[in-house]
Order: sequence, then structure tokens, then C-alpha cells
Amino acid sequence: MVNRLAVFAFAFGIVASPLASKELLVPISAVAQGANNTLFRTDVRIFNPSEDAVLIVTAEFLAANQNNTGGTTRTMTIPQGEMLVLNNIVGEFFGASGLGAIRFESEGEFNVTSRTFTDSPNAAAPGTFGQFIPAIEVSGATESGVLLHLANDTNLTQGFRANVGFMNPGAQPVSVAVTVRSADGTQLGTGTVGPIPPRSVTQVGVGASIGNNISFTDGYMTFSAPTAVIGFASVVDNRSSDQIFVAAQENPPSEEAQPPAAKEVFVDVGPDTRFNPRNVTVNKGDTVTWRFLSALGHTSTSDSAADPESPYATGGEIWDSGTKTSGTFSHTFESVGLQPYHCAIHSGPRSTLMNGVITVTDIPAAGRAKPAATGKDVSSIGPPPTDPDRHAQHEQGRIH
Ligand SMILES: [Cu+2]
Repeated sequence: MVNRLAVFAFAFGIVASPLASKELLVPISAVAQGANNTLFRTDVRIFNPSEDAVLIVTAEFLAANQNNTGGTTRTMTIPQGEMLVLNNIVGEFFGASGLGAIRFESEGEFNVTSRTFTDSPNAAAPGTFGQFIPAIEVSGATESGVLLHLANDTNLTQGFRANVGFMNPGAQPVSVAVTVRSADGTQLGTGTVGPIPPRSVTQVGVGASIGNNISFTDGYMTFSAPTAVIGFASVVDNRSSDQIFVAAQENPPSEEAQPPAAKEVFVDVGPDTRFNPRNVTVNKGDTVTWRFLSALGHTSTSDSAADPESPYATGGEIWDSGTKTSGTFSHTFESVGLQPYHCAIHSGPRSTLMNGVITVTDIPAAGRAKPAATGKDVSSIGPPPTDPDRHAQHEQGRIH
């Protein structure tokens, strides 16, 4: 239905630009000799989901490890609602051999799947075994990612082995930096796969990718490249030759960790006999500024100031604004922990009459800039508790 509407819109000029073409890449396919006289080959299915339009698809075999710029394409026509069966597509449809990617393109909507497999090397257990390999849209290529589920046992009578590959859909060669780690994050090695020629694919053993054919039971690979690639792995049971396809998952490089900028948080004192908000959480290095709003006169006095041995203050900072009816008082917190405080006129340490708590968390302050003296771009502070008394009891319970 969508397709029909799109065609309708296009035919009547409602859509000004031509419909975008769809491009799918099967990252690896083969006609290749395997061990024990087995022959790996790839079967492909292409589906035309349209109800009323034939589908014209161009396809191209992009041989591994060579520049496929300007390669020849083959065109096929698929009637509406039909699935085209192309067995041994590399050998029989393209007349090629070896490993390579396959690129499909059409102006219409279409779907592609593939299976790369071989005959069983075990005469007592005939049949085939292989793996499903998805067709991936070009937009699925990424500049970095992770391949999970890897293993590498160099003793081929046990465990698993893995091949990793990268398909380069771009017009320039690309080298992929890889790092292999064991499941617990221990680095096993780093290396470079490529340069991979334009519009090509390279596949290597995971050990070869890091120049060290080291055995490991459970590991993963992270990779990064200057232009987007399609990463994948094939993990093979050394004993049965059962195999799975692992598609790369995107893993954006972490931005250089920027400690949060120091901030200033405001607490209103008054206009009645309350600190508002009563509870404030700040990061180490942040500044709390109390704004005095009551002619009654209040103070902001740390419990530690009145009671240096206070068991309720775990941060141990000492401050005292003195009595103020207007203006502000600021204190910058450098000690992680609970910093209970009170108004020395209307309350005292460990009370709830006019008390508050600053909780200081341990975010590294290195490199953080202090806010400008006039800076008002402070993180907003929440509304007052809807039930101050209950809030106070909760707080009292917490610090006891
Ligand atoms: Cu007071």
C-alpha cells in the first residue's frame, strides 16, 4: 500500500524528487574450497513485496581484497509477490569464485537474505551446515563498533575459532583498528585489518587480526575506522564446524570524559522559618548560596560548627553565615558526605525546627571551572517539599 501510494504520488508530480534507491550489502559470500574437500557456497533469496509492480534489481559481486570500483553489474527482474531463488549465486549467477560481498540496488522496496554453507565433512552425518548472513543497508555501516561472542582455540580439536571481517562500502581504502579483549576486559592484543580496498571486504582469523594467535574462551573485539564499515564475525565450533554469524553492534567512541562544570545552587532562607529546598545534593566543588529573605533574621550554620563531634555530619565542613536579614552567603563544598546545618536563632544541631542538609557527592572536580561571580546559569532547584514536616521526618530518619 505504501509502495502504491508512493508510485501514485510520484506519477502525479506530488513528489518532486525521484524515489531514493535502496542499497543492500551481503557482507560476505563465497565459492571457496574448505577443509576435507568441502565447498563453501552462498544461496540468496530476493523478495519483491510489491502487489502490482515488477522489481528491477541490480547486483554486483565485490571480490575480497581488491578494488571493485567500476565493476560490472547484473540486472534481474522479479515479478510482484515473488521470491527469486539464486543458489550458489557467486559461482552460478556471477560466474566468480572466492570470497566477496554482494551489493544489491533497486528503485523499489525489496528484501534479501543469504546463507553461506558447506557439505558436512563427516560422511556418517551427511547434509549441510552453514550460517544465515543478513543483507545490511549501507546506513548500517559504522565507524566504530563491537563484535561479541568471539572465541579462539588454537587446538582445532576443541573449543571455537572465529574469523572477523570488514566490508568497506566506501570509495576510498580504509584501515580498521581493532582491539581484542577477554570477557573480563583484559586486553589480548591490538592490530589493524586492511587497508581494505574500495568497495571490498577483508576477512581474517581473529588471532591474525592482532598478530597473535592466542587462545581465549570468551572475548570480544572493538573496532574503529575513519569511514564507516560493516563489521562481522563467523564463530565456528572446532569439533562440529557448526557456525554462527555475528553482526557488529554500534559502539560510539566515548567522548573525552568531561567532568561536569562546577555549579552554584541556591537555597532560600525564609521568608518564614524554613530552608527552601531543605535537602540539596551537589557535587564536590559546587557552591551553595543561601539567599536571606526574612526580616526575622536567620543564619546558615553547619552542625559541625556547633558540634564538631556531630555523628550526623559525615562531611565535616564548617561554615557560619552569621545573622542575616537580606543578601546572600555562599560556601563551596569540598568534602564528600552529609553536611547537616541549622539556623542558630530558630533551631540547633540535630533538630528539625529550622534545619537543612547538603549532600556532597564524589564527582572528580579536576578541570572544573568555577562559575563566574555573576553566573546565574545555575541548575534549577526543585520546588519546596509538598509536606515539609513529613520530609523533615524522613530526613531526620536518614541522618540518624
Ligand atoms: Cu532562623
